[in-house]
Amino acid sequence: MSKIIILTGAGISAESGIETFRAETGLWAQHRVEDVATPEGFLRDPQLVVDFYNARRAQAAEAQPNAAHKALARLEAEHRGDVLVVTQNVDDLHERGGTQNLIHMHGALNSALCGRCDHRWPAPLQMAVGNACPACDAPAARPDIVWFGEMPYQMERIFTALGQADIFAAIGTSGNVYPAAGFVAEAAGAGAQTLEINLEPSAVGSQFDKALLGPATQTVTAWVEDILNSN
Ligand code: BV8
Repeated sequence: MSKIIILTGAGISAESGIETFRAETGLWAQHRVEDVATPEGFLRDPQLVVDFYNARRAQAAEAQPNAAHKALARLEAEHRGDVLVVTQNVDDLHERGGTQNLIHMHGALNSALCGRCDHRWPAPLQMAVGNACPACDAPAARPDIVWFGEMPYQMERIFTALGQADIFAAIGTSGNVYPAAGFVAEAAGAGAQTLEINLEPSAVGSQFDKALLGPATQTVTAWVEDILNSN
């Protein structure tokens, strides 16, 4: 029974109305990465960063999982082998679409983190600078997001899974950010078949065995159908 590892990026949530990072009108067109997605940016102007993630949390709360999220949940429920989704996304559309075996390697909008004691708790829809930590009471709450220069979450578990994967699929990610962009090389090195599902080849597209090009709601649904029919 094949073990399937799936890496997702902003492209899988695009058809739910959540903007991606690197599209012309994307998040990085509106904000400088250094200002809103680095620890230095948070130190320099915590209000700007808290406002940035409050806006994205509100947008994600309004969005609905799309057919691609639901297809991955169906794959997890019906595939006879293991299925693990590793997402770079911080929205909760995979959960709301039914995926359970899920790692948020870059954190989650719905989680808050204490900058002092590392306690985590469910984030309010709107966080404020200096919110107190419910565990240590320090006014050190921050979005539970992995910023540039910070270590992504659960890397041990991810690399173990990549070493055992029979199939590795990357969906809706531009392959610009590491270590996620290096996962295809890791999986291929361990003998997995690799597939990229995207609108266009990513920055690491040439490292994949196969590509499925087109909107995720169509391509992911078709791919899951194929996998389940060959079970
Ligand atoms: C770390 C926060 C080390 C959450 C994000 C060289 C080698 C290795 C590392 C580095 C290096 N140079 C610099 C680094 C470090 C850096 C990095 O990779 N920089 C890049 C810019 C070069 N990496 C880091 O800092 C990482 N940490 O390396 O730690 C370390 C070691 C020891 C101790 C401490 C630390 C941390 C990276 C995480 C940064 N956080 N975001 C948030 O705000 O959301 S990154 C951000 O961009 C997202 O989280 C996401 O992960 C990432 C990539 O975005 P994508 O998801 O790919 O989205 P994008 O818009 O780019 O692309 C969308 C794709 O979808 C496109 O391909 C498009 O075609 C497609 N698409 C669109 N619509 C559809 C579609 N596909 C299908 N259907 C559609 N409808």
